[in-house]
Amino acid sequence: MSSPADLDTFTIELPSWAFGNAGTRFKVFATPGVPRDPYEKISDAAQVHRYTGLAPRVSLHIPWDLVDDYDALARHAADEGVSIGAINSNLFQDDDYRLGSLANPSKAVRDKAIAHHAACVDVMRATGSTDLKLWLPDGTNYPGQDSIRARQDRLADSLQQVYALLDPGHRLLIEYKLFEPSFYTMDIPDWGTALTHCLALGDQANVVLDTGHHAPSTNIEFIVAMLLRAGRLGAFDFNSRFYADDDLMVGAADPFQLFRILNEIVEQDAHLPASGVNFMLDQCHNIEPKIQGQIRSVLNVEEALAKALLVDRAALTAAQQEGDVLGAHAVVMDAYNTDVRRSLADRREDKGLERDPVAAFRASGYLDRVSAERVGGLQASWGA
Ligand code: LRH
Ligand code: MN
Ligand code: MN
Repeated sequence: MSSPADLDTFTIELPSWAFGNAGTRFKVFATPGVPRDPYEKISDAAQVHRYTGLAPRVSLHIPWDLVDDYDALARHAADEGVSIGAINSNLFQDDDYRLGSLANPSKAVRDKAIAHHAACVDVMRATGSTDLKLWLPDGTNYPGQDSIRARQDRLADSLQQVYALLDPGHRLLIEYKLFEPSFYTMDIPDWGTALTHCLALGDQANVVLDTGHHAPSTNIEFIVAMLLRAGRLGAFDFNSRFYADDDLMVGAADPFQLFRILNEIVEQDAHLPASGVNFMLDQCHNIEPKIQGQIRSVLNVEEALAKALLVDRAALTAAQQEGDVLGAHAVVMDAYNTDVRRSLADRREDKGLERDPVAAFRASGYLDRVSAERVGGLQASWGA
C-alpha cells in the first residue's frame, strides 16, 4: 500500500546538459556562471540535491562529458554528495551518421556506432553507472530513401551487439521518439518498436519514455501502464512541451498530465526503488536560470508524486468495482486538487532542509561566486 512516507525513498536524476548554455537553432544565449567542464556541471547539479534532497544522481552524455579520468569524475561527484547515473550515448553529432548510426546501410558506420557504446560501457565501469541509455536518431526523410524493413534488421543486429557489451548488473535503456531529426520515418518512433527490440534482446533491456517524444494528445499514462505491466519501463526523461520536443521544465505545460502519469506509477508501486524505474529529467534551460530551473523541476515532480500518493486507493477500487464512474473520478480529482505545498515544506523542514529551496538557493550566493570564477562557460547540447 502506498503512503506519503514513500517520498523518502523517491529520487530524481538530473541531466548534466541542463547546466550548460542551451538554445534553439536560432540563438544560444550565454548565461554567466555556466560550467566550463563536466566537473563543474556536477557541482551545479549537486546544488539541486543540496536544496531538494531529491536529486542524488547526474546523467552524463558522451562525448559532451568527455574527461580523461572517469574515476576522478566519480570521486568528485561523491565529494559533492551525488553519484553518476545513466550514461547517454550520442549518435547524432558525427558526420558519418548522415544516413543513421546503428541502422546505417554501411557496416563500417554501424561498427563505429557500436564501438561508441563499448566506450560508454567503459565509462559505466569507471563511474559505477548501471544504465546505458540509447536514443536512436536514425531514420529517413523521404519515401524510398531506404528500406524500412532492412533498417529494422540492421538495427536489431546492432542492438544485439550493443547488448552483448553489458555486464550482468547493467541495463540497456532504449528511448523512442516520434520524429526529428528524421521527418519521414524514425527507426524507433514509438514504444511498440522500442518494446519489440527490448523483448528480443533480453531482460536487461528496458524502454525509456521521454514525455516530449509523442504526437500531440497521445495518452502517455496509458503507455506507462502498459510498459509497467510488461515489466519494461526502465526510465523517464521528464520535460514538458507545448508543441514538439520543447524540453521545457517538467510540470510547466501540463501539471495534470504529470499527475496522471505519476498516478499510474503509484498504482503499480513503480515509485519505489525496487521497481527499477529511473526518474530522470531531460531538459534544456534556454532563457531561465539553470540551477533554479532544475530545482523548480524537481519540486514539480515531487509535488505531482505527493498528490498521487494522496489518492485513496481503497476508495478508488471500491468505486471502480461498483461502477461508480463519477465517484471514482472524484477520488482521483480530490487528490489532484489538494494543495500539498505546505506539507512538503514542513517535510523539508523536518529533514533539515530549507522550506523554500529556490529562495534558499538564490540567497546562498553560489551563482554570484561561480559567475565570478567561471569565465567562458560551456555551450551545452543543442547549441553545439
Ligand atoms: C533526444 C533526447 C535524447 C537525447 C537528449 C539530449 O531528443 O531526448 O534523450 O539524448 O534529447
Ligand atoms: Mn530524452
Ligand atoms: Mn528529446
